[in-house]
Amino acid sequence: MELWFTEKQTADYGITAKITKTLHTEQTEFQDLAVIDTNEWGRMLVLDGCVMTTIRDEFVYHEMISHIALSAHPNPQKVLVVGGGDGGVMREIIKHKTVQKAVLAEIDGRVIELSKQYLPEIAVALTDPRIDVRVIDGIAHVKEHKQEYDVIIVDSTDPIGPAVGLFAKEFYENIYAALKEDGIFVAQSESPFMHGELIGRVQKDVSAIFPITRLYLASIPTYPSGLWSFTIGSKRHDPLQIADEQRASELVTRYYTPSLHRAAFTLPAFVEELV
Ligand code: AG3
Repeated sequence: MELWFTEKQTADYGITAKITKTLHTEQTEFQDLAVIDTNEWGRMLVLDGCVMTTIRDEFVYHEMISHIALSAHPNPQKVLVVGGGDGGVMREIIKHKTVQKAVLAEIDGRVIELSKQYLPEIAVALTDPRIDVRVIDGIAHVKEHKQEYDVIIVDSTDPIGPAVGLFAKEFYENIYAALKEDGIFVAQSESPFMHGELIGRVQKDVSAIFPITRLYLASIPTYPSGLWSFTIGSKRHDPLQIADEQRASELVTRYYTPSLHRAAFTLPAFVEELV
């Protein structure tokens, strides 16, 4: 018998993959979690029915949410990741030699544990001595810290359930305060095809707080519509510019390159209208 997984991306549309093996399902304190194997995309982490990451295309998301902000900053030493319990963003962050300390604020400890167990190629960095893994509420953490981080990366789920507060203006204000005077913040901001209104709202909120706000895109096949956006807010450095070409060009990556860094900010006309 064939078993298939479908993420219902909207009420009327979905993405489907044949399951070759179900490795784990669990209701954690915060969400429904599943780890499944598929032929097309490899192993998948699914939260509340949504594809979080797959072995075959995770590099796009993890490289693009990390290297744009880190390469735009001249000397990122202290970095915070809110969410991101699978560890993929951390794996990319520690490729930057300047980084001395990276704090992971993940609310759901089960995501960390199960990623270490089932997705070791993504969670590989979580044992690195520069990384401080904490099972805490990122919203509270950001509120409690002032002028502390060079870069803050918000690797959230969709704006439903536990992640609603990660798309709120108050959270962006607290992020601004938690950053040093030339800090940069980036958040995944969903698909221009399916969440245009949300992108517009996030751009408006972030630009009311940060002097420089931009949107950039990447192609992530297993996410809704395959076209994904990231919102970046910066206190001083224009994220379009690479601060240290040498450091950026030495990164070992499969999607990000210095020329793609600049190209990612060139938006199709229908996306330009959203910002
Ligand atoms: N963060 C989730 C991106 C949102 C995907 N949405 C969806 N499939 N409906 C990814 C976490 C990876 N570290």
